[in-house]
Amino acid sequence: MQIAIVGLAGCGKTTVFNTLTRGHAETGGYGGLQLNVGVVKVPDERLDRLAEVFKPRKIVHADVTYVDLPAPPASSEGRVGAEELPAEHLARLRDSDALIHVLRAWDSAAHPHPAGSVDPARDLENLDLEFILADLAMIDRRLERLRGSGRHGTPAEREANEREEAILSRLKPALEAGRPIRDEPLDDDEEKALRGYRFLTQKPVLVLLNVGEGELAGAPALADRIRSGYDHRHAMVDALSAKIEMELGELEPDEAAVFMEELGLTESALDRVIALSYRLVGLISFLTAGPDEVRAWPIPDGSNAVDAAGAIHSDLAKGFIRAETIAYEDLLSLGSMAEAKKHGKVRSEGKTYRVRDGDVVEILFSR
Ligand SMILES: Nc1nc2c(ncn2[C@@H]2O[C@H](COP(=O)(O)OP(=O)(O)O)[C@@H](O)[C@H]2O)c(=O)[nH]1
Ligand SMILES: [Mg+2]
Repeated sequence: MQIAIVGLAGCGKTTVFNTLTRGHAETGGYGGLQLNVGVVKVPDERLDRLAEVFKPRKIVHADVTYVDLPAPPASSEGRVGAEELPAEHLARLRDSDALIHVLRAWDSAAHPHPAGSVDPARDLENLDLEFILADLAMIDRRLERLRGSGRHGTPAEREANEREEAILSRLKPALEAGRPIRDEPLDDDEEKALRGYRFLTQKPVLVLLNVGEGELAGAPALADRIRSGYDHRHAMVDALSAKIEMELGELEPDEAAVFMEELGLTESALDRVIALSYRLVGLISFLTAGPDEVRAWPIPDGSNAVDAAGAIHSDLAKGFIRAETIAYEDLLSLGSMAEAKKHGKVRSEGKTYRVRDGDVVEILFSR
């Protein structure tokens, strides 16, 4: 899973990236075109508890790749143009499963906001508009082609083209009215027909307010205000101080604990944001546990037992017999797989079983 960090120049994207990845990418490079990529383990306390029971040789977390995309250069009309990103950056953006949209909510006389004032709601609208325009440009180009050469081909090809034209023609006015594609209800066929476009406004988004280090107390109220004006599907709003989180990440754990107490922070925003981004793309984790490894496997929510088997290895899906399954809490409270079996807590599930977050699963299969 890959998540792109986007936002206007100087809003704190690279600071957020460093926070999430505990990285040391250079910040403050206004207009710099450096692309940063980092892989992060999704924190999951269940793995640590299971490891105490199974004493495995290794623990494997689910991971998320974060890409820190520099803001596109301002175009001639003074706009930032998503279309004007270097090709490699645009491809990274389109390939991402979700976006973290960083908004500048911190003020500083030393670093004035390029637009003259700090106004996260305005910046949110501006970048959203940029992404809407990028999707519209893509739809216009495709519609033009479909209405030309799309009229040719076999009857089946023509029919597919007509269907595609119908969906795109429906999305176009929605975008023109300022609505992102993620707000449009799509059935499975429509979803499939659109997948290849990788539309920017179709991606789930986490709007992340970057508040000043002195403004943390007001962060929840600010997040509420932005959230109430941002009523979209597949969108979440959260707030943090990226600068403080980055500094926390550089401290030893006991020093960090003291610093957090001084600031009145009860949890690390880092873990919260990583967990949120995992949920944002609709993933759940099923778990496997044994003497070799204790591991979290990401699968889309709604996956069945065969999908889960296939996530481990295609052979397991092909030769699937059944899934021995137990909820993580049950396994932990009974202390071992043998004990759980004795109490009848291990269920035998078939192909169509809908796997739940935290299921500990063993796949039985034939070769
Ligand atoms: N005072 C203050 N400065 C910040 C904060 N967040 C980021 N900055 C500074 O703003 C500048 C731009 O940050 P950076 O993460 O490079 O922004 P990017 O262009 O979006 O990647 C850097 O000098 C950061 O140290 C903040 O919360 N408070
Ligand atoms: Mg940057």
